[in-house]
Amino acid sequence: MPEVDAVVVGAGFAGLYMLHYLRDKLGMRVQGYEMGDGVGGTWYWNRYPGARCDSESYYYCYSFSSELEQEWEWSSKYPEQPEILRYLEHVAERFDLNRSIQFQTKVTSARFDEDRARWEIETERGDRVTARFFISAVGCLSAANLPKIPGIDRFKGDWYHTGAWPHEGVDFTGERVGLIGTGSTGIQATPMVAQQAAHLHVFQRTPNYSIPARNFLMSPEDQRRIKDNYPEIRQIARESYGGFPYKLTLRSALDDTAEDREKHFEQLWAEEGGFKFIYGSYFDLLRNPDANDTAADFIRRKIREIVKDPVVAEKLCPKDHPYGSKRPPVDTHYYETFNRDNVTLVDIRETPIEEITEKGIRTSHGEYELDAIIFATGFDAMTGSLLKIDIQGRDGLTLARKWQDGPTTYLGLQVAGFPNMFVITGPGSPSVLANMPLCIEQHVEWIGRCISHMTEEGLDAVEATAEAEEGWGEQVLRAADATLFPRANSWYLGANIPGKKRVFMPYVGGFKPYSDQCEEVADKGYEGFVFSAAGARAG
Ligand code: N01
Repeated sequence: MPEVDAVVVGAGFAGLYMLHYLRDKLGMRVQGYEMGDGVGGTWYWNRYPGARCDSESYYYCYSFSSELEQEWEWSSKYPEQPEILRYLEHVAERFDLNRSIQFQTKVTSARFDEDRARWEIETERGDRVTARFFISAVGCLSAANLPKIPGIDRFKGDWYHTGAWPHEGVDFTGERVGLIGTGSTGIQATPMVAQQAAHLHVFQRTPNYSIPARNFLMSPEDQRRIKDNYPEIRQIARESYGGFPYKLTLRSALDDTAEDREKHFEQLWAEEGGFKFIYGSYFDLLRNPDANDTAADFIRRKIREIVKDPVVAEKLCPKDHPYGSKRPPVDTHYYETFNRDNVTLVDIRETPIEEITEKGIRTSHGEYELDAIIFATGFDAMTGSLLKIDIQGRDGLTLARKWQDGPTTYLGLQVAGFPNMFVITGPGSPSVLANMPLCIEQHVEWIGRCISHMTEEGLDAVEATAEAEEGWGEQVLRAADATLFPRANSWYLGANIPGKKRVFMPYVGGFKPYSDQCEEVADKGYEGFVFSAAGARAG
């Protein structure tokens, strides 16, 4: 069986940097596997109309290479999916990564051989390889959630999931389209599909609080200013709660008078747009229900101002969860789209979907005839893709069994019982609530440092202890309980997948406290991990 030092699964932001780090910085023999026929991960699969980044381009990118930072030109504040994909393809070419990746290859199993302290990895195509390290870069929002609505097989039209969009695109001109789901994806797709379709029905279960993007093209001056200030921009991001380069505000929403607060929200809504509304306004929007109400009320007033039909406006107003407790979407003319004659909102809380028929979707109110259905219904988040691989650690323990009551990790990076397996952006990591590329870089560099330490010390295997894992699980829950996040039925909790154990999965204590803790653990000789020397069993 061929032997390598590390297998990395996935070739998105995480997989590309991990391969580069291990191969080019540490001189290891690496093998990457990727299901798609190209790099890109999320940005390879999510090609739906309107797909673009919700984070600003100048920080939603790698910082590890200042040459890369200086040479790449982002066209706009929020680049569209094809541009981000081109960026990742450029990175793969620039660092010569494609030669280390086998594309169109699904990893099906990974088993830890305790005697040799090596992982045996198999793919659907029949490849078998052994590796000292098994590293998951499969992504936390990559296993599509297709709801089990009866009748999907009967539908005579076409249907699509936004997370597996046809590469050649879809032309909805003249078609009657139904779109299910009003998360970040549905909110991005709705205005674009409405421009093409003869009629668009948006099937909404939970209304969302969306903030306008206020996108703009970057001028040469914008580019220059950013490139000249990259070290400072990155520094601010690294010191921040969310990994965003927004100056930390220590002001409570309740410190301002109603008039000042309104002015502040209005400026963020009308001029800045995007995540600054939540991460650059007041520190306590996600901590104090009264503070949160001020923002939620402001957004509801905006919806009522924008949407002309008061009944539709009211249906679009979220009332059952605090602002930001579900991942806050960012839009371009989402609410305005409901003023179009060819767009109808269907409130499926009021009139639930009963079945998909040959002709369309039937709710308790009646049948909607459709030519196409778009499922913008999200993902089996954080655990879905990893659990599709049959992963077996020490003593025959499978990851599926280990995680049957919810995922457990130490620092989001390792799982007790699974030596030499690392997870990038897994459960227990702050990544889904923070600037994703920055979190990925932090994870990759921490893993790289740990592996270097093992090489220097002649150690063969590293494994998180059960106690450290339990302690981290408690910290993750404590951090969540100090916020309003648990008050929503979100994918953070697994609430979007029927039957999935409800456990709050991401670490919401902040990027900076998290990365400090990771450093401290390493500085203290990898506290909470046990190492074993060649051939010996960890634990
Ligand atoms: O998925 P979601 P998404 N019947 O799970 C509804 C990232 N992202 O693809 O809220 C009817 O948020 C569901 O309803 P409810 C970002 O992190 C990033 O939109 O569960 N409806 C909801 O409205 C984001 O958070 C970018 O009641 C059903 C929707 O489908 C994450 O991806 C861009 C249903 C799913 O919303 C996921 O976003 C886009 C059913 N059976 C996304 N099941 C960037 O810019 C689900 N729904 C980086």
